[in-house]
Amino acid sequence: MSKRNQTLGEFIIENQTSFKYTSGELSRLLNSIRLAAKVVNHEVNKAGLVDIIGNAGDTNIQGEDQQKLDVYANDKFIQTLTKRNIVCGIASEEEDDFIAINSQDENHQNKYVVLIDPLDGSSNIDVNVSVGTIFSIYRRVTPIGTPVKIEDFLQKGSAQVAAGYVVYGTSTMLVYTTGDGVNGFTLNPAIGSYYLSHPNMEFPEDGNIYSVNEGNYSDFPIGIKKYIKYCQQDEDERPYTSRYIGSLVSDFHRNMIKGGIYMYPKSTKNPKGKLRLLYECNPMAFIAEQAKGKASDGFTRIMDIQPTALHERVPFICGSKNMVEKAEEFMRNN
Ligand code: P6P
Repeated sequence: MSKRNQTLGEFIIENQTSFKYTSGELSRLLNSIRLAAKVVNHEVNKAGLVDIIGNAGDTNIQGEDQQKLDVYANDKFIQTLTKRNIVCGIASEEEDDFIAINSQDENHQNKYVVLIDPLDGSSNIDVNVSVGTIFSIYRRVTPIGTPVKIEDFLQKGSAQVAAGYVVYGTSTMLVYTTGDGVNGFTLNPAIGSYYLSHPNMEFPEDGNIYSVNEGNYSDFPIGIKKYIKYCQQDEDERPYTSRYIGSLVSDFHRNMIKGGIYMYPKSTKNPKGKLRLLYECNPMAFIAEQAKGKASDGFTRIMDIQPTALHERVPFICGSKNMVEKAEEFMRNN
């Protein structure tokens, strides 16, 4: 049973035994993410004060301008995970290919790989709107002690052993699951510790918030268009409220607390959707399902999709179970 105000470190240790792969390695991995998030949080919170916002003058494999904080966050997470010799491989939105972490000692027994979006919603950085980090953790599938291969990263979301996000908002929170529910920890910046502030987080089964970029409406599949019109209809408990921050982590986090649905459908501009399966949709889908919500591409459960490429994109519908199922009904019938 979780105790409010327990620190994240105490919580990880207390729940380590319930984790089926108890080796302490996952705890050390979660602790290293906790540390990196604190360092990134420090920079995010002072972004307006130093010359660290604005473009880093480079673009990532997605063809998106790399904001300096994107690069900083990417470097920090990779550095922390590598230095502590905890994982055998890392994939990042900001890296074209995966990074194989080779052993500092010959019997390199690390068995976890991490996939990460180091700073999601980065276009919001220089307008002072919340951004986030998303991470997904798997056990490798190739033999321990050998260099990781692409198949260690192209696993279905259902094989994740842990997933979480950090939201750098009015307060900084780390929310994660290891398959035994979802718990949220709030950072006390004064002492640099995270405290259990949101034990056993769950999506309300229903909600009245829908999050989608309606600027793309004319481009959406007909089923999505009809669902949006359904949300706007003056009937029953509708019209719903439209809330779209432009930061997946922030919209997801609000919807999980209040009830709601987030959608990033495909469109002519984004024929496969915009969000990346491996380090955005899968971790958020794991958290959503562990919080009694749902996540699909409109037809298929996100965590059942077999990945074929590191940076592949999928349409994404995620949130309160009954809302996602209603949207899927419109997609099925049109
Ligand atoms: P658009 C941020 O780039 C992101 O990946 C998500 O965090 C966010 O929900 C979405 O893209 C915003 O995209 O096209 O609506 O600006």
